[in-house]
Amino acid sequence: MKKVFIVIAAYNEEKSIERVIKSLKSFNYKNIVVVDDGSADNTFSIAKKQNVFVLQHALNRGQGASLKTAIDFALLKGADFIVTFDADGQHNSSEIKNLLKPVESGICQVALGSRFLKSDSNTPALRKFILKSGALFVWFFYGIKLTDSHNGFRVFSRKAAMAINITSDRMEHASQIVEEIHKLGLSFREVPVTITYSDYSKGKGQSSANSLRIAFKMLFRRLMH
Ligand SMILES: Nc1nc2c(ncn2[C@@H]2O[C@H](COP(=O)(O)OP(=O)(O)O)[C@@H](O)[C@H]2O)c(=O)[nH]1
Ligand SMILES: [Mg+2]
Repeated sequence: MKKVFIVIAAYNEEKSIERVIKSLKSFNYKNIVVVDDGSADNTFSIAKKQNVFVLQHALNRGQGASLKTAIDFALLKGADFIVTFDADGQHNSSEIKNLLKPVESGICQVALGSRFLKSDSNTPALRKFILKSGALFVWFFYGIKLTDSHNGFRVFSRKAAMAINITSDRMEHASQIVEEIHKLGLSFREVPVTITYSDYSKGKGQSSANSLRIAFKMLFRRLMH
């Protein structure tokens, strides 16, 4: 039986983390790794009560650094497939199997969730504009055409997870993962997923200003190389 690990970066998610873990368990996912990234709230103790692997950063280091910690841990534990999943309830446990399928069957090494491959009424207009611009950016920089380049719902084969080196600590890691896929020549597929926008997730989510900052950072990095 192949080992599937679900890895979750969590920062101040005490309101949602229990529900997210319970939902994963209800779909029979048993290997769950939460990285509490120096949260100021009770994320750590709430996750711990759920009897899953909970790691902790003493200081807030960012989602990229947390995913790296969680992926390294899952690989040490012998993971064959690694699923990256959000802690704020925006991802849907029932869709994991759709992302796993092409990777498990060896069609590709990476599956990337896309909210724009199915009819999407959910994404707020400004968010959609920014995400679409992000996808254009990624196409321009890395020559990879994606419909949704900044979606945190992914599946990596063990080999892909070992090869991809995440060094961007914060939100730029999403662009970096695409860059690594390109550089390493990893095969990938986009798979339709539903991203849920609730008042909670919108209240906490990334600001448009931060997305712009990331775009400029990418541009800068590209010009320096
Ligand atoms: N570890 C860690 N996770 C974070 C941080 N900021 C956000 N996250 C997590 O990353 C996921 C996505 O973040 P979010 O802010 O919702 O981004 P958005 O959905 O793209 O707007 C959620 O599970 C958050 O808990 C952070 O500083 N550290
Ligand atoms: Mg979110």
